[in-house]
Amino acid sequence: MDFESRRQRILDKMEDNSIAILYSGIEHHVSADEYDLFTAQANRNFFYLTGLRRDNMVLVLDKCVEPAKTMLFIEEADPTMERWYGRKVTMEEAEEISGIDEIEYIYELESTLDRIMTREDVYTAYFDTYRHQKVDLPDYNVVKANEFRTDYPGVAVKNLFPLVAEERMQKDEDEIELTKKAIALTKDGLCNVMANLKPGMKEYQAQADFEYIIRRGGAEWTAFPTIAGSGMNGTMLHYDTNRETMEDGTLVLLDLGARIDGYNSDITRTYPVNGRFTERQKQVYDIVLAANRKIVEVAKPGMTTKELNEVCKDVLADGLMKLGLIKNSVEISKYYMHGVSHHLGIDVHDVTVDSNSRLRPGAIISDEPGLYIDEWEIGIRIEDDVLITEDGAVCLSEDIIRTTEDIEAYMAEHKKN
Ligand SMILES: [Mn+2]
Repeated sequence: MDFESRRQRILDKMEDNSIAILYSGIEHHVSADEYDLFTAQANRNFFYLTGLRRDNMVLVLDKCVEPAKTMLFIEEADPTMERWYGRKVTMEEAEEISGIDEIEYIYELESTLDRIMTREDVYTAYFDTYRHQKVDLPDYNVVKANEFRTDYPGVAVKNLFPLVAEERMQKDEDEIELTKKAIALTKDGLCNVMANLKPGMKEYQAQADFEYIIRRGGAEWTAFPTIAGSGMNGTMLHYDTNRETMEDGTLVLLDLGARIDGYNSDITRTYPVNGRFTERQKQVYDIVLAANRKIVEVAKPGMTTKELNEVCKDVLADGLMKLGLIKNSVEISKYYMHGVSHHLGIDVHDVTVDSNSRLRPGAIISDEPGLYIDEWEIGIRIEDDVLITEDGAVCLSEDIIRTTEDIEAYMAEHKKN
């Protein structure tokens, strides 16, 4: 991966006489001596700019000097700590992965910043000050930004997040390849779910059929908690308790994905638990499928995801009016209440900034129409991952089967028990 070009593009966007200080983060404490797995927690912008996902690392970009300088600070290996907690990244490995040749141990960070702040004309310091919700505990980078603000009240603190997010919204070849790998593993997992699915199984067993295959195939882990919702549970958008029995005659909605080397897939398929769709299920399914196909057909550079959602709503509303479930198109919000697309990358709901809201080639977005009809106990979503190209869009998950005929045929042919 070309991390150096990525860092250069960020340096180009930074104001003159500015520095950027980006922390990989620290492990999140859970309870007693338990900490969350760090690879999933590392600051994703730090990962995007360095390829590293270890705690206690800091990237410093210094645009106060000519030419601009890039420095990386890492933890020094301590044999006793390594005995308990595993190996740290060495300077050589960090250089090899990130392409940064100026690497110091983290205890040098303070004196290096002291020197920069004393000797150079620093007007602006960039930190990743993204906050998802005010109620959340502050991110480590936000804590550090506040410390800096107190230490240097005369220096403007600005947000690095939008500068990086704007770049992350277009994927390069390496990123597209990793996403395809994650999708291929997801396909294998879904095939295993279909082969084993039968009435009376628990939702978590379908989940296990998926997760075993992707992990066996080399996935780092799931992209997000697997959703396996049967019957009414399929109508709950973020249902992930997965503990109910899957009854004969119902559908199971599986929203899931594999993560590999930090890159995610995000796929949804809805299968009949007993291998056959009922006529009514098929009618609703085909409306969702038509919307799914329409999105990949019309998506192209220059459009916004909001515009795509309008296209989606039109198709879904047309279908439900034909079924007599609604009388006019505005009523569609009763049965479809989310958006059809989000960006996908090293975050499953990948970062977006308003300045880049029109799709550009290289964007990977989801295509996920759904219908949630409580009165019929039908929840159906069909989600694919779509790459925006120069003149349109390509469905990266095209060969994960999705028609009712193909699903029924696959389940009949591969049934394991
Ligand atoms: Mn999605």
